[in-house]
Amino acid sequence: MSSPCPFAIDPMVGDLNGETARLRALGPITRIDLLGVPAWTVTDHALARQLTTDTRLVKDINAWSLYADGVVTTQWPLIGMVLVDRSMFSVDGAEHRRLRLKTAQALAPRRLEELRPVIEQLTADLLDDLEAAGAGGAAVDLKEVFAYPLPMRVVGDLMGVAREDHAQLLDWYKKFFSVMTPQDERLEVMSGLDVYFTDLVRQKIADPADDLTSAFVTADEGGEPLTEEEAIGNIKALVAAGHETTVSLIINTVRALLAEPEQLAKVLAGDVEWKQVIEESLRWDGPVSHLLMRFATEDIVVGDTVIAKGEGVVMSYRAVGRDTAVHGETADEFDVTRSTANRHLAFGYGPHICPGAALSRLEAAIALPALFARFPQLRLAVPDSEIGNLPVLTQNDLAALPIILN
Ligand code: STR
Repeated sequence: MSSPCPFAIDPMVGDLNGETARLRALGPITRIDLLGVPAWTVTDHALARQLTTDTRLVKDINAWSLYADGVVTTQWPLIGMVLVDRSMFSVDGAEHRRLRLKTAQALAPRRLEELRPVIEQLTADLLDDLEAAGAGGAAVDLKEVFAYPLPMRVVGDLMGVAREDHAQLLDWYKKFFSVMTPQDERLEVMSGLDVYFTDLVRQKIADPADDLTSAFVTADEGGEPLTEEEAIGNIKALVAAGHETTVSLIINTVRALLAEPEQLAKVLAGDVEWKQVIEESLRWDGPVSHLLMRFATEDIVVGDTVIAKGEGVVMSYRAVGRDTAVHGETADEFDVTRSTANRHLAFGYGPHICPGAALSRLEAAIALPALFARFPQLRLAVPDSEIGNLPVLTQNDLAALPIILN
């Protein structure tokens, strides 16, 4: 591989803003080290759009030389982010469109309106739990009590995952994403998830219900049934993506607003729409720091850089959101009045753009105003500088958000 000393991403996520700035300073595309494995990463908005629509880059891990040559094995801590079942996450072209169609239909904005009352009720229930946990002015973790259970319940209902299994799934995903999890334990978690979702698919084949898992395995307006492996792969992708990221969207937005009382005041006064706040939060402090990975099927020339055939390319969407060419010199600041806020790529771009984008926006647009309406005195229980990230390399995952309700 080309240039030496790739920029090492800090797995402990000690200084996310500093890291993003240093990465951006290295140029539009730069070499990074992902826990001992080299790749390219893209930090520039225009280049991210170009490369996420370049058909010479594919998601199939078999196109990765380091994997094909046995250098990257299941001992690599990030293997679970790239070695996935055949699904809409790992396939390109016409097959990708087929694998994505039923999901795109189920998550279309019109269909999502049916979910609105359900999400409102789940939110109200969780606000009751929050009130109980924070009674008498006690500090309470907004992540654990409120933000964390909500998206899992939403995606769980959508996929037909029983409520009593959510705690187990959340526990598995926590271990899956943390770089601190010993690798043998991570591999056990991955096989636990595989057994769980294989059972779920078989159960829905035998006894279909009104959920997306059943839609995957039956013929409908979205086409023929998917194979068992494809259905399992899609479900794994949707449950992982559907809960992990939306938790961060909700708490990162609350954190940003509580740190900037003047901006919060504008929002609560109705001078700035929640929709706009959510877009600025996605741009400035989005749930995904680094999206792994695409692989070059031939040499790709980008300016004076050559992505060689077989090399891996990461999209550093956090850095992309701070692109000064798009968002101006103040790109590093959170500003709910920013006119370019919705030009972020926090959901990706091109054929693989997040199919759940509208659902996550809906969840945030329900949860955030409901939270502030119920607790207008909401404030941080610790200085903002004490809020830290979990040791998760790819995701922007706060460890906790301690707050006081009133
Ligand atoms: C987790 C493990 C798995 O079984 C399947 C997938 C595929 C979809 C991935 C998911 C992964 C990890 C989190 C991702 C998600 C798609 C969107 C989400 C990368 C690898 C983001 O964080 C953007």
